[in-house]
Amino acid sequence: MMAALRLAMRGLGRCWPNPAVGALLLDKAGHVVGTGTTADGGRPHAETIAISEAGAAAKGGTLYVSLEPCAHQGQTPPCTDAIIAAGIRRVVCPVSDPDIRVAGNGFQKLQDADIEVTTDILMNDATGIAIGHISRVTRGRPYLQLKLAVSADGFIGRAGAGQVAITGDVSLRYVHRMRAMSDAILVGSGTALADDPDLRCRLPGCGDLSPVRVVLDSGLNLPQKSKLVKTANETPVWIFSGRDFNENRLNDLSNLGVKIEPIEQINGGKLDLNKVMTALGQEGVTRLMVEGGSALSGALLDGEFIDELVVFEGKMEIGKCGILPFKDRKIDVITRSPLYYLAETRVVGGDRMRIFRKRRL
Ligand code: AOF
Ligand code: ZN
Repeated sequence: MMAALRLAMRGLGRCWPNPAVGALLLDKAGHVVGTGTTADGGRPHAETIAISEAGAAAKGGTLYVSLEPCAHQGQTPPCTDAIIAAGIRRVVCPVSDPDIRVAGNGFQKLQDADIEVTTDILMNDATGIAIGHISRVTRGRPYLQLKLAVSADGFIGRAGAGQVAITGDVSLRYVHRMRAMSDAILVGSGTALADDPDLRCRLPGCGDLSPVRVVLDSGLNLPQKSKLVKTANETPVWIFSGRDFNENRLNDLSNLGVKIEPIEQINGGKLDLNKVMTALGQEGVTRLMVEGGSALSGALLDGEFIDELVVFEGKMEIGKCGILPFKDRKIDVITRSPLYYLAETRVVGGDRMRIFRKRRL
């Protein structure tokens, strides 16, 4: 099952709006005869890839799959039909697909065909891999992962100093891997203007795995010369704007390949984050990574949008003029909150990484 989950992980960030699913097929004797990961863009599905690799060897075999096989005629025929037709005897799968067209029907169809279905194995791990899809289907918005780098004294930067290197290059590579596994990445216009970030995945050979880059920019102030706009034709850039802006800016940015979507404003001009999240869900985004800054993180915290915090803790100190992670609040609003639990701790080069997850979606 763990091997099937690993196969699923390969698809994270590449299959949306569909979930990344992994499938491992064993023959009667217990030998691996087929593997599958949902293909880029979401089709074909993982099960059919594994089954066609196995051919006749699938007969009497066992399929380990990370998400309930689909039972519906979508853009591809139902995976349950392929499983039954292949003569597979047993399916092991810990997570039901909340998509209303599937939701238990997949397991039911298999059982009706006398296939043994086992579900109680590695449920937490499998849910974690399907969480973006589960979030989008059940809440209409992506699973939100906030990434922060904090200094030993708890700051994410120094006022007026631009980008400060708080963590080392191993952490940086880890962050780029996180980008590759996300469907979209979000920043506020403050960060976009101050840092001129690129936000693509710059691991060697992995440029194509870059997420869609999303900027919250109510006034449409992102400069035409910014890295984001200049590369919009290679890797998509979406701006969520207000409704009040200079039409020329809209035309200029659209002509350069930027997609602009106006969003309702509340509280004196702030974009309604609820509407932003819903719009992202409608676009098919299942896993959203957020990379700053402090104002956006604070607003996301207030709106209870943060599903997961990934914090890289460096050894350097910022000292005077430090910027706090959540506007005027320290990291402990999450690390000590009863709403979150510490899910993982890891040494990453000279830094420490910790993941805090919300107990409930
Ligand atoms: C599977 N295996 O690998 C994936 C599944 O439009 P379609 O036909 O591609 O169906 C999309 C739905 O199929 C999607 O909403 C989700 O419920 C499921 N995804 N199912 O059996 C897979 N990616
Ligand atoms: Zn399917």
